Amino acid sequence: MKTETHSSPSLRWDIFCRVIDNHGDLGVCWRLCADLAQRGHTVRLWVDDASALAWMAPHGCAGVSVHAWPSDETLQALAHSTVFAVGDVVVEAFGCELPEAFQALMVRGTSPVWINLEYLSAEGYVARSHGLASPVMSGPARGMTKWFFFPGFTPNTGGLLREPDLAERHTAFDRTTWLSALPLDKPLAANERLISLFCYEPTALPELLKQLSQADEPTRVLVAQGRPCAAVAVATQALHMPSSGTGQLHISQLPYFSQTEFDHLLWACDLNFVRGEDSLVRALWAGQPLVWHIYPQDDLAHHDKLHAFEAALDMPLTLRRFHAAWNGLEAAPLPTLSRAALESWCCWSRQVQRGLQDQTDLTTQLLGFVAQKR
Ligand code: TRH
Repeated sequence: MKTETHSSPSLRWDIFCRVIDNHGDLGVCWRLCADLAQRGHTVRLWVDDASALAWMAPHGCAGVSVHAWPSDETLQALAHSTVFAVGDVVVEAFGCELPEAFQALMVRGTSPVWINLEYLSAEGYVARSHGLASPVMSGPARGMTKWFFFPGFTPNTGGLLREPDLAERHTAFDRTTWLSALPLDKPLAANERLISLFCYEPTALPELLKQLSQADEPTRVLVAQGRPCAAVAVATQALHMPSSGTGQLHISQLPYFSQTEFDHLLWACDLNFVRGEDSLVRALWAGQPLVWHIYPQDDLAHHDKLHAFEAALDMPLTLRRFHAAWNGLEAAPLPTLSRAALESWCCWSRQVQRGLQDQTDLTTQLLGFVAQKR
């Protein structure tokens, strides 16, 4: 398993993030900041809405300082400061566009390496575009170069975020103890199948809940805070089902977890429904069966993105069918979550986990890339 840390010197990083919606932009940026800090780097995270960090990272992280997106006044003050220096590396996450006055500061000092960190996809353009230069043609940073850095699932991309100690922590994880400390409305029974639910508003959600309530074995659905809880409330109402479930199904709401505890949830469950970007990656590292609710786009570009992911990781047909129904790509009924299906999905996820662990993680690759460009 490749878990090497890059033996690069300690660098100073400025990472910029704008929260568009949901939690993925900040979630990915925070994981990157914490991973860099854990490897000895110093990070300033500039973010326009840091509120979710209160639950995502309640204890912060040594080596990472969080700053409001710089206003014009702040930038003016920085320009006149005798102590402020732009970092060795500036990361513009997800095309968030650096303020022009900050670009001017970048030109003034020893030019930093400027990285444009992109969204994760398994589509072909990722390997083609990863590492390409984007010359800056206008504005105060005219003449500088931005570098495209694309996360991905294959060795010819920027890889996936994976902290050097992740596998070790996972191995040491005590599932029984962790589950017994969960603040649930009803204690878990030993024979309950555990499903975590982190999604948007899938049209197949009522079908899933109905199916689970009529299944042969008891299931506990652990519902993540926010949109998933709201979606489950709407679905149970539509089904005239009590909000805590019925029959073989019991529904429990979860509190907002820190990212570390969210990982534990994924390690503890028999099946994880995840969404967006960061939770998908964390579910892959969990090595448990997963179902991905992909971030829906108006132009339906997410259909190709989902199919590329399925193909890149050679997803079994039964799981592809489930994804098609869960993501509303097909009107077909939601396939049954049988024991046999879950077992075969489990074999697949373990295999995928091992294969991805053999690739170099994103932060190690980014450090290597930055070392080449400095
Ligand atoms: O919140 P998301 O749907 O984010 C999405 C995607 O990133 C999408 O690509 C992007 O375009 C859109 O945002 C703007 O799903 P994601 O990416 O899984 O991010 C959720 C984050 O929240 C992840 O870092 C895990 C974290 N989390 C916790 O830390 N604790 C929790 O209790 C929960 C539910 C989530």
